[in-house]
Amino acid sequence: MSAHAISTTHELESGVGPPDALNRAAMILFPAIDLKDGKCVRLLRGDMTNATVFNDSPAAQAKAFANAGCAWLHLVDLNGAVEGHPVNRAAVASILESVEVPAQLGGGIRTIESIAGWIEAGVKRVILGTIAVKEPGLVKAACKQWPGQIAVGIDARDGIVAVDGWTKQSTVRALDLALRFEDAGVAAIIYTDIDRDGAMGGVNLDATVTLAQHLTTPVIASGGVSSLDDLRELVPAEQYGIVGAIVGRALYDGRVTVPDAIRVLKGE
Ligand code: AMZ
Repeated sequence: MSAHAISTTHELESGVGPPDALNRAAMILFPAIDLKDGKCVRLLRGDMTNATVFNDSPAAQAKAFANAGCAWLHLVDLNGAVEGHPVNRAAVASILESVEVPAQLGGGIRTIESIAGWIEAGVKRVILGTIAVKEPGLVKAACKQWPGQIAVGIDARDGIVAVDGWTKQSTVRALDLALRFEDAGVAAIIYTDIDRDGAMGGVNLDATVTLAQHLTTPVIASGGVSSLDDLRELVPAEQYGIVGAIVGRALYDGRVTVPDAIRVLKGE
């Protein structure tokens, strides 16, 4: 039996879906709320100069996703990721005040103090990207301090991890980075294919499945979802430990609705 087939209370609480009555796990839909200059935007391939504003009110957007049935929110402080420290604090706080659904947050979180601050503020899961490359020990310490509440965000171009808001390439391969955290107690690896992100060309299924197959840590797929068919393609990969999908532009464009996405990710 693979590690992914085992359901625990911890998994339930951490948003890693338990098998349902048919012993089939529902993948979790994570609608993306990317914050730039206090607004809800989508970028194309992470380019900060190519932003489309989809909502001036992040709180209203969060409420809309929650009311539509989302069980989680995926929040990114884009300015924070580039600058290396949280920038869109007020926007994140307004979201946390407005909704009951749990939120995961990444972007510019690079210190234990910053992690502690967000968890105290009500963020259920903190996403660490750049610091996972530069200071893996910090991620491991955070996992010990906040079990089940730390995810590692691995954003890759051609399999190589990018850092600092995707403005720089590291020298580390995505899989090698993920393997460093196998025993750390990371809640999930969030894998983004940068070239797919916001590009509406479909998910990089091969790379995401390959990563998941080599890991016991659950994987969340991100970047490129453009249709319900893209989500449908992802569902069989649950067997390898892909536990959810982040969807951004397709939801804002209306190509995919929240109820349809949830239904498809349940395997219906
Ligand atoms: O779109 C971008 N340019 C971008 C983005 N979405 N840059 C970083 N991020 C996200 C990552 C991860 O969730 O996907 O920010 C987080 C990582 O931030 P940091 O500061 O820890 O590297």
